[in-house]
Amino acid sequence: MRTKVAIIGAGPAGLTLAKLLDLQGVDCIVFEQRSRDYVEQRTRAGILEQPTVDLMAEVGLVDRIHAEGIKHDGFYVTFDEATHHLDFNALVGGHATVYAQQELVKDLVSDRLANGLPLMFEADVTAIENRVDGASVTVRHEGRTFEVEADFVACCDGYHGVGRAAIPAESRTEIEQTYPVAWLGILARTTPVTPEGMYCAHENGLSVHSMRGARITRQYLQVPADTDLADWSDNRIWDELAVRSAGASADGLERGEIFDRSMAPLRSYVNETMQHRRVFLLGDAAHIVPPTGAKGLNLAVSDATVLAHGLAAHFLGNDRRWLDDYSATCLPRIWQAQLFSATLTATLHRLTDDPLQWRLNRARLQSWVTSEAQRRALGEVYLGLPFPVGWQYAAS
Ligand code: RFL
Ligand code: PHB
Repeated sequence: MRTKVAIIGAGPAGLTLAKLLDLQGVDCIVFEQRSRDYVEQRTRAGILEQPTVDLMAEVGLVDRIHAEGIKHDGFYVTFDEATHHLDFNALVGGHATVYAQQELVKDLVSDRLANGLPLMFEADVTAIENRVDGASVTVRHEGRTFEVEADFVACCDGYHGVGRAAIPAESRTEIEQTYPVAWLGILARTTPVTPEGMYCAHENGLSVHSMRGARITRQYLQVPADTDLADWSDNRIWDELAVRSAGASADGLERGEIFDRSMAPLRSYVNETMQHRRVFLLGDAAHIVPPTGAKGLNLAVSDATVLAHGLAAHFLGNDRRWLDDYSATCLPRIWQAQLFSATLTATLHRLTDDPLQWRLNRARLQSWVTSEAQRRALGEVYLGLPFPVGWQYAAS
């Protein structure tokens, strides 16, 4: 088997890249380790930036986002038992759209399969050969192992994937910090406490009150990193969410059936060496942001536009410049998202018992409420900085 671009992983990065290559006539094959059902059910992110929605509109995949997504102007913050709305739309334009990651994945998968394009599920890439003049991947599928030759390999295989190892450790520049806390996340059949998402910076730690629809909420609690989910009964979760969001609703927080629960660690990570020879890293394979601020999925999509443009320039225009500059083109936007996520994480969580830090965090929260300049700066990143380049290659 041979293809121009072997794509490892059918998450937002891999599927978006495949779509953008397909539209430019560059053939690729997507290999996904898990089943279709698994990737279409996996509960993860939920907030799309405006540039992500705009991209989906450009490629003809926005109908369900418009029909089922919920447009938000900004978010609420609660601290010292008072709730404030930060309206970013009024200052910078655009929206944050609530649309579950697995719904975006479903849209991209069904589009690719409907167009008869190659996407193999339960196809595990076990090895990558990264040569100067080409590449190959070894795939295990239904008990068989085979090699696929490719001009390039796009590793969209997440933080735990095999892609990063195809770049020699001695040439990688990696920056990483783990936080002493995790997010305990639930999905519940309740009505959202506020019309848009809310972050509550409480002395017990952060709570996040988001949603997936009029009667489905997605809520998170900051917990110690070594927390055992089994120690958190439904009642304990509801009690703690209620304590942390006190003041946000006169009636208190509605309780209901919890039908999904999970733990997510908090980590800031960037591998600045996003390319080596024929291998490129995209999305979580190259960088992780803590979930505060909801940037991860959007960064994955942004990387895909840069690589799609570079690959199209190479194959259609015989121009290697954009591929050579892939990391350098992606990194400034990645670092802006890292800064934003780290700032929100430090401000909204309780990470230390240091009274100075606590008061500095209150001061920063106050400035978000009182200063239009602060809100504008926050809003520009929350609603989405422009992607570094357009996905379409136009010969100049
Ligand atoms: P993914 O989605 O992890 O997809 C990688 C895919 O690669 C497959 N794979 C392989 N396939 C073949 N062979 C192999 N050897 C393979 N190894 C792995 C995997 O099965 C998988 O299908 O990475 P991608 O595409 O880079 O997308 C990144 C996003 O998933 C991630 O950044 C977000 O979910 C982060 N995130 C959020 N991002 C947002 O933009 N907005 C949010 O609201 C938001 N909330 C969140 C989040 C992540 C969270 N958790 C669970 C960490 C909330 C949480 C709680
Ligand atoms: C979500 O709705 O899943 C969500 C909301 C806000 C975040 C992260 C995730 O900061």
